[in-house]
Amino acid sequence: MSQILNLDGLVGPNHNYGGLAKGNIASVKNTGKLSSPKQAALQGLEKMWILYRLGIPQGFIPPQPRPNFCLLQAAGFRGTPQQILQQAFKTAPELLEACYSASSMWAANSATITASSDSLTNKLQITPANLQNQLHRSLESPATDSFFRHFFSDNALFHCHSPLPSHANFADEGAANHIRLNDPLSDEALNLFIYGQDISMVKKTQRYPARQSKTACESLIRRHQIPHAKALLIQQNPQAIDHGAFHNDVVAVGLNNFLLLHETAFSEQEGILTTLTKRTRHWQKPLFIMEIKDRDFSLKEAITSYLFNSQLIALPAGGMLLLAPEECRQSQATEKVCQQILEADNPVTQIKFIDLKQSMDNGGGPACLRLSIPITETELAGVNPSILLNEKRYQQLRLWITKHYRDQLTPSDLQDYQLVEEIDIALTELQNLMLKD
Ligand code: SUG
Repeated sequence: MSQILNLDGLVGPNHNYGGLAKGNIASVKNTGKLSSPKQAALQGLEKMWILYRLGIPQGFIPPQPRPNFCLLQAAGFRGTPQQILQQAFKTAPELLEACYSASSMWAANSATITASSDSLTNKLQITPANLQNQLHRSLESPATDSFFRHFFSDNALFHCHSPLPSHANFADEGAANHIRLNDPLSDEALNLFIYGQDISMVKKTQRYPARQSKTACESLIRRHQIPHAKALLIQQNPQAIDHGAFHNDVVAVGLNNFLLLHETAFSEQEGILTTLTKRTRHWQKPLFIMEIKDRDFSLKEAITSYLFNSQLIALPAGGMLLLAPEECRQSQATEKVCQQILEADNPVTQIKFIDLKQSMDNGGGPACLRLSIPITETELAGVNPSILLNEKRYQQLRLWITKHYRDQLTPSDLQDYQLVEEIDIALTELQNLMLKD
């Protein structure tokens, strides 16, 4: 049986508000806002530290090198790096923003993981997301691929696949559209693959793009060799996407035998929930489904508060903690739902609120920042330890952030070559630090 290793994206020194993500209301609303890379990274690190202190295995994914000069060169910019930055800033600022994005911090989009016990191969399956729906995010895929191959290199334990083909038909956003429900007392599990678009779809989104494709979900099930009994394809509700639920994890979250979701999360939701109950009936621990009705808590409120993007954590002593964004404390309706979650018959025993404002302002809550990996003891021992958090690593990272990150960053700072040098120095020092022990 497995436990969960959470890998959080360590926020990069280039964290900024580029307004890059169409359909992500916070990202568009905060376009050009002053960011604080230092605060963003420290907030993310504190989240990891909370998990570590609870006794949950915790690791991190280092920031990716930025800006991506290759893309700027491919787009025809020539000259010295300084000249390229100046020209791009003047004539194609949106391209420069894309090349500078720190979006790899949202680790839920880094990959889709299948537990070894859910795969006929008996190996942990990893497919990095191609993120091909948004330019700035598509740049993450090659480095994410290298990351997994390097830190999950034991071929006897892990199968690291390449990302799916980079085409709209295969658009894949990683674990943000995947929920693994499982019986905590056995290896029984059900992997929900939730897609937003399909060539044959009748009901489509009107306003915002649907990012995850059905073909990608089907391909992942095939390549990860998940038996039919352990997988279920579900369509996202186009209405939810059009209201700003660009990933399913903005309206639903699940862990072990608990699924918390908004009434509007899935298409044909009633039927899906009946299927879930039927297909988990033989589990030793029953599946708890808590569906929050739209009349009690509107979809708009769900998306503003990001309540469903909370992170569920199975506590070593039993029960679950719901790690919710601080923003959930700002409305009475959200507070009321939190109370209902605590009182209802489900595994949640505690709710904790956390300040992740820097990430939230780009549409990334607690669940976006982590990739949840169901892992056995043997597999955990096979992960390269330099990405795992412990007290020493936490202190090192804190100091490293404080030393190298700017307090403030504006979009016009992106033309400043000094920032390129600062990022380079910071990432080289991080690499050295990780190599040492
Ligand atoms: O892809 N925001 C990310 C947020 C990802 C949240 N992840 C999950 N829901 N799992 C996105 O929309 C904004 C970047 C900017 O505008 O600068 C951005 O990419």
